[in-house]
Amino acid sequence: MDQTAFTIGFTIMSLASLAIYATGSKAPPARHHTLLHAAVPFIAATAYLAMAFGIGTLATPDGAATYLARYADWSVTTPILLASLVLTAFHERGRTGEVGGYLTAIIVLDVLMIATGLVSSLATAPVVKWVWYLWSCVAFVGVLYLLWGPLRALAAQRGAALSTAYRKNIAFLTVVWFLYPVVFLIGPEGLRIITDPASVWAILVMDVVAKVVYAFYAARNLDTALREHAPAA
Ligand code: RET
Repeated sequence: MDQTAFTIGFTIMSLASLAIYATGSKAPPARHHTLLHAAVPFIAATAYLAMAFGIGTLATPDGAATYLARYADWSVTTPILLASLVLTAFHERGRTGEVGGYLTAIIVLDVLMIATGLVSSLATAPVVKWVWYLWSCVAFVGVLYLLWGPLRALAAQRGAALSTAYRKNIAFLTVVWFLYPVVFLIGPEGLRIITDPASVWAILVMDVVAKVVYAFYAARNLDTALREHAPAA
């Protein structure tokens, strides 16, 4: 695999982490979101660095490649992105038991989605591969259900401004996250409609949108909501 995409990924992600940190809110209600969103591309930069060196890149017997660093990255960064949304839905209100319950449930489903996706990527027998792929999709549906069902209802109780910010953020996230199983499906791990370099470049673009563009978009929505939320503060 040509290393250019990985080197570009490392460069964009490390600069983006600094930019998100430097331009993010320093004020308490949104501060923890800044820190969460700055950590995400830092982790991704680390994964791209490993991939640029070929560390953790496995060639499967059917001629495809599995990038272990990618799955390690996703298993940490996607829970962080979801944690930020759970905190938005509960904004400063939830009881610890309730917040902890939703956080645990959504993170468990999400990590299962990534782990079973990795198993699907490593599996070579078609039936086994598709069973794990579908199981991963089931976990993904569980994540989306929590975001669009109970957590959206909780966000609605936090007032119109916060509820709008929450809905905009999950809408953006849902569209981008949907592309991942699609690229997996058509890529070398799946139906082999696109080549390995094409899939690496596609995932690079998606990673930048899901982590960096999303961080700025989500922060802007949250800032707007918090300004309306606490006019006297
Ligand atoms: C896999 C393959 C199996 C089926 C499904 C998948 C979903 C992956 C997703 C990844 C999201 C990654 C993000 C990374 C950047 O921060 C594992 C590709 C459902 C949704 C957002």
